Amino acid sequence: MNTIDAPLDGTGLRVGLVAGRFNDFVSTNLVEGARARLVAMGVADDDVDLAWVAGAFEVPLAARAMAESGRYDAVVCLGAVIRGETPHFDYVAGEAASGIMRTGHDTGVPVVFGVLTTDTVEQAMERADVDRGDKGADCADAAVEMARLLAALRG
Ligand code: INI
Repeated sequence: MNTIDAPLDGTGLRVGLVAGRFNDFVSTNLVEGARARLVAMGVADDDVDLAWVAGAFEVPLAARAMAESGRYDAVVCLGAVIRGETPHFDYVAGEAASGIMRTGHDTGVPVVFGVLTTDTVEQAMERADVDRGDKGADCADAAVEMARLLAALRG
């Protein structure tokens, strides 16, 4: 068996972050965790671009623009949709998730899903906190791994 190597080495990679301003007390932690992990993996801080959008619903369109620009090896989508705060939770969360997945499939650029969907603010804070769940860092790992894996698979 041959295992295809996808090292968590971010050297030379360019990564776009898209973050929803809605629940920004959560999103800023996600951004901080993602940026710190990217830099720890060797991505130059100058090669990380961050675009803020109004909320999770807008995230896929900005992610698509980044992916289609050809300037990024991966795009990381960040935000928080909290059930207790919105009667249209399912629409916002569902459209964000499917739009993010579709963007990756349509463009061929890895697009990572870091939009938290939780029942409570506390759950969102715990998952985003860089000292606890650090979901932003997990998304950075997924972005670098997918960028390396796709490069290897595409030869
Ligand atoms: N956007 C979020 O990112 N999280 C939410 O919890 C949320 N709530 O609660 O409604 C939310 N709504 C805004 C939405 O993403 C759009 O920005 C808005 O509908 C304008 O298109």
